[in-house]
Amino acid sequence: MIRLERLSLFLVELPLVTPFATSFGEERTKQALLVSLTAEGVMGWGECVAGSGPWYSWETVETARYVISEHIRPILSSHKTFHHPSELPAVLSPIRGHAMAKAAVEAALWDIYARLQKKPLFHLWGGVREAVPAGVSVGIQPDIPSLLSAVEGFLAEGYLRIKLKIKPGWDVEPVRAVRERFPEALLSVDANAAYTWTDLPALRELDRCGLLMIEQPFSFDDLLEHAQLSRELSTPICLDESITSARRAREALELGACRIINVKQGRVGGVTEALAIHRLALERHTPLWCGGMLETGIGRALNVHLATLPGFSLPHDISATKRYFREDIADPPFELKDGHIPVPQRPGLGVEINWDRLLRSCTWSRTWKL
Ligand code: OSB
Ligand code: MG
Repeated sequence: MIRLERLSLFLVELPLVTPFATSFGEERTKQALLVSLTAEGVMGWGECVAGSGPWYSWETVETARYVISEHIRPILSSHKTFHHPSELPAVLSPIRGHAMAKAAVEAALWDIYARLQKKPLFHLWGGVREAVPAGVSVGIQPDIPSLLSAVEGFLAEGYLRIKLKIKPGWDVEPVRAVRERFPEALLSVDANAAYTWTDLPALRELDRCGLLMIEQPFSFDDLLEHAQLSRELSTPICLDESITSARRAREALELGACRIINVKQGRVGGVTEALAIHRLALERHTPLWCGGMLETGIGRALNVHLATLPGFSLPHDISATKRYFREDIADPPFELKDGHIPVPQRPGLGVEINWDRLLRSCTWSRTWKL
């Protein structure tokens, strides 16, 4: 049994090695809210994947800080004992939404649970891989030569799949240029919800570029129009933003809105919900892969463990630490070996906080006794 004793929040800011531009904006620094829970003499960590502004999702580090401090904390104070982390979603169910805030707390509880069992997380979930295939998500570049040289560099490092961020006006031309220069590369695109039916001609051109998938072309909460678009294109549609729960995943598959699902445990409200999507995907023979949110080593470790499950069959948005940060707040850094990221084998997340760097990059923190 786990009896929770303390909750801490840390807001950190890390410079990105290169600015990351998407259809919804450009980020130069990564702001992350880290959660730690203490129980039975063990500290567990979770990272909230909410961004600094409400662009990918309406959640932000500030909404998550508020919801965890003012709403999740009091619930945990009156419900401090858990036999298993999968009990947490029901305990937090009085809070509607705020998936990313809840997921970060659940992640910390999983880390504690696995550390107490002295097992790496992936052993608890039935993970079957010792290393996970790594893809890389390439932001919108200032021009095509910069894009080609970025892609060339990542292919040379061994990344197994290149995902190009697109938006109207930065799509057919850059994607064709990459396809022509690297005819054999496994390529996909991610629109982050920037397209509508008026862009159908561009989407039809992309359909001829030999892409593995087109990720979230239409609105962030849409299923129906993606189902209609799916019938117009031969390239599989993958949904990211639209899949907010296992229920939504079932609806999407019933409607034919996607043939591939990008799983982000934070977006769906935690690991327990992500595992439910994984079960559904296995039943339906729907390929999964693990998305990323430019996480620090804490969030990335969780993604790596999740990506070891049998239904995760496509390369992930899980790249080496140095693709994101010069110095991370967790050790050891993730490195690429033959296009794969080795899975940490130590108990729990299998990475440790570097307190020096955490405190140096920390802009705010608070601890409560539960
Ligand atoms: O849509 O997958 C996305 C980063 C921030 C927000 C949304 C997305 C992304 C990425 C980066 O594509 C993936 C990574 O962490 O490497
Ligand atoms: Mg995406």
